[in-house]
Amino acid sequence: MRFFHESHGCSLAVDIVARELGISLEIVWVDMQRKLLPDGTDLHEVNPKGQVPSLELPDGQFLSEGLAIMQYLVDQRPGSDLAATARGAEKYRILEWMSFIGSDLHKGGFMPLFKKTTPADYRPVALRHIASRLQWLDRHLSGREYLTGNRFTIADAHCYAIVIWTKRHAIDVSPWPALAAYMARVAARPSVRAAVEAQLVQEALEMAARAGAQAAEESPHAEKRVEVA
Ligand SMILES: N[C@@H](CCC(=O)N[C@@H](CS)C(=O)NCC(=O)O)C(=O)O
Repeated sequence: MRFFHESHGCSLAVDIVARELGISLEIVWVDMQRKLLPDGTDLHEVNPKGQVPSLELPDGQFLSEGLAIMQYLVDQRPGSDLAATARGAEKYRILEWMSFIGSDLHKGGFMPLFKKTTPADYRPVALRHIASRLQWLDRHLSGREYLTGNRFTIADAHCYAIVIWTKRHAIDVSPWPALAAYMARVAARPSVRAAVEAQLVQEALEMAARAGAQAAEESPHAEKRVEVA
């Protein structure tokens, strides 16, 4: 199955879950600045929202939304304990976390920090919002290994993929020791190490390609581009 991924996107959670389950996905790295696939196809063709993650299902349909994709992957492995399959409190706790992480932490918290259009005076507001959520996570994680207890679930993959952005925005997590320990615990999982490594390799390739393109542009021998009105 083709999986549409970004070098530092929330789609990391899907890659972690696939690796946890031993499901091999064909990763297609998306150029998110231009919203293009490597073959030039518009991202909107595989996700009308123009976002990652997206997964091409065996019948040719495309499934978007991290939560839905992660649950789909778990359902391909009956008996897996990455998500609660039976009715019961844990299932709803996992959903409760996934909703909080996707809305409060991702969209309400980190997203404004990524947008070039966010006014400078909104950054401290977003940082305060993130800090209050991280503080809350820290309190919850105190005395727990994972979000819903002592078992790693799709909620932890999701949480890790978003909280890791603290590094990108130089947010120090040391004031929240239970959260810092949790992030280290999750980072040590082989699935997470492999998924993060794949992202770092891709990010390095993209940086090298951008540097190459810029050098070619600045070269005195570069052809002068004709401005088209
Ligand atoms: N609700 C979606 C959000 C996906 C999302 O926002 N993905 C980001 C990358 S982390 C994206 O594609 N952003 C580009 C955009 O929204 O234009 C989910 O949870 O999967």
